[in-house]
Amino acid sequence: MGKKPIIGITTGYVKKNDFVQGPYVHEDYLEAVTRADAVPVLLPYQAEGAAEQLLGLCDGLILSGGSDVDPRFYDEDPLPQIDWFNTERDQFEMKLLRLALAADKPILGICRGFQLMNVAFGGSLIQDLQTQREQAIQHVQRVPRVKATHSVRLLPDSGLSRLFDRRESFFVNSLHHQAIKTLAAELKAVAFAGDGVIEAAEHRNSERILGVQWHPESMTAGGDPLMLRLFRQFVRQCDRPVNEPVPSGSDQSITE
Ligand SMILES: [Mn+2]
Repeated sequence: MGKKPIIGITTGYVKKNDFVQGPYVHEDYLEAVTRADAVPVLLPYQAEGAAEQLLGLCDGLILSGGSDVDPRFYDEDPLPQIDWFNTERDQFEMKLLRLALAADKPILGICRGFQLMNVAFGGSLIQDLQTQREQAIQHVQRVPRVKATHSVRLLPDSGLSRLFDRRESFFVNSLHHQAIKTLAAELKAVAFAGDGVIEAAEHRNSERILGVQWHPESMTAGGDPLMLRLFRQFVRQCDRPVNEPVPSGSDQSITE
């Protein structure tokens, strides 16, 4: 019996008042990782100088949701509709991503984390869906985050399709006002919303690198068995014996 895998989860920043301010992640991430039989560890960008040592503690990396990605990282100026962004957080997470790739640790990008991953690999983002994309459906749902509101179509030739018993579509929650514009060449889109928005992508060379635009952690916390399966698979991928060789043939590179 080995120890449970340790999953590093990136954090944002919340200020409630002068007494309550600091690293933040929605508790559903902790709930989902725990339900998938792993141990969650938070990775605050305030500890940027210790990124390598922090990631060394982890068997896998979750890039969590949160604020927008600084558009300078995909060579755009901010449009009026962009929300708060946090350059330090972006830089820290891109560093963690590089370290995780180099160490061949599984990576799950969720919402902003998926977008950050796409930008780190050289892709770009739609800064605001409602104003930049005609006929977008509602991607910022007003109902509670545990509830699924829009459908996604799943490509049959994908790891996600195999994981989900080759179903062609399913429903997801949606809490994003941005989306993938240009998908990085190393990623392959595998799930789409009805308006064409990319809702999930896998790395072309590794099924252990996945990004999803919805919030599976909240669906899992709400009892969704399919999304729990997603976390269980991720944790299994993280649970590789120490002496197992790193698979060859992976050719991963990301831009600075
Ligand atoms: Mn959506």
